[in-house]
Amino acid sequence: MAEITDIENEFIREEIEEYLERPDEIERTINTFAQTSPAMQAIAAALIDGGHHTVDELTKEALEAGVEALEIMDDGLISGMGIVGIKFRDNFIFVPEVLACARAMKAGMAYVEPILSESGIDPIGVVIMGTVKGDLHDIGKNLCIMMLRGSGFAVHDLGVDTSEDEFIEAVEKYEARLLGMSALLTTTMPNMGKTIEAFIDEGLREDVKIMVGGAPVTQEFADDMGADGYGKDAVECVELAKRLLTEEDEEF
Ligand code: B12
Repeated sequence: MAEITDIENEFIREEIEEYLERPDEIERTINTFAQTSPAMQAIAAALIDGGHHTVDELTKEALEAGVEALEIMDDGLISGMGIVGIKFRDNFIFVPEVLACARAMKAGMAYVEPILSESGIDPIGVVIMGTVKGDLHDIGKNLCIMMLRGSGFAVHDLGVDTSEDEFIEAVEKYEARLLGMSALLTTTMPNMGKTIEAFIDEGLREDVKIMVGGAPVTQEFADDMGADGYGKDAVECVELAKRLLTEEDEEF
């Protein structure tokens, strides 16, 4: 097992010491960063700090120096976002800070994404994401999308106020095996259940795994409406998407 002193970047070391509380997460994060180069640690640190100009510059420099796009995405951007996700979940940072980090991630992904799609690295799965009908909240959904994309999923974003028909059309059009719905209002939460019923009516329910989330949604609510999974944050959304995809593979 790696030690925290194996991480060269002082900012990252301080972040781990100050904000990470769960032993398993501390161990995992130290192991991750101990294996990354100082240049990747600097990108992660800039991202955690919400510095989109710095991430932009450092990503460009790293690519020019010959670092692989995949290494930048995994070791720089995603590993940084991992710490952001934990800090957000544990209420050390809030929406404005997360949006700044999201902007910084986007600045790096702007260089990395085209290279990765060019090099033909296949996405690990296709996900349709949208906020349900009547609901205009999209900050949480967008964070989930960013984390999903950062983890190798191809995501089609249907935006907000998405009708049952729009979800169905998109799943068919993109042959997606995963659908994610977001709702932030107690009045729009039932539209998740209605969408699931619409998939049943169309005879398409078996073709797609459905995950749900959003502040008022609970595991119990997800079970009641017949969803395949519930995730409470963007980190769980990615874990859930990976798990559902594995379950799908096993069913086939
Ligand atoms: C920002 C905000 C707005 C913004 C939305 C801007 C935008 N572009 O999204 C604006 C100002 C537009 C807005 C409008 C309204 N809002 Co508002 N809004 C909020 C607020 C303050 C924050 C929501 C947010 O972004 N949270 C941060 C994100 C990161 O968290 P999140 O969305 O929960 O997402 C995380 C998880 O839930 C999960 N997740 C989310 N989606 C998914 C999907 C999947 C598949 C998975 C696995 C996980 C997952 O991962 C995310 C990342 O960690 C909340 C208060 C709150 N505490 O939630 C009220 C709140 C949701 N709003 C509320 C209300 C009442 C309204 C309005 C009706 C107000 C009005 N009278 O007009 C309107 C409704 C508009 C509409 N039709 O949708 C109420 C809802 C009450 C209720 N019980 O239903 C809340 C709770 C405020 C309150 N306490 O009264 N709102």
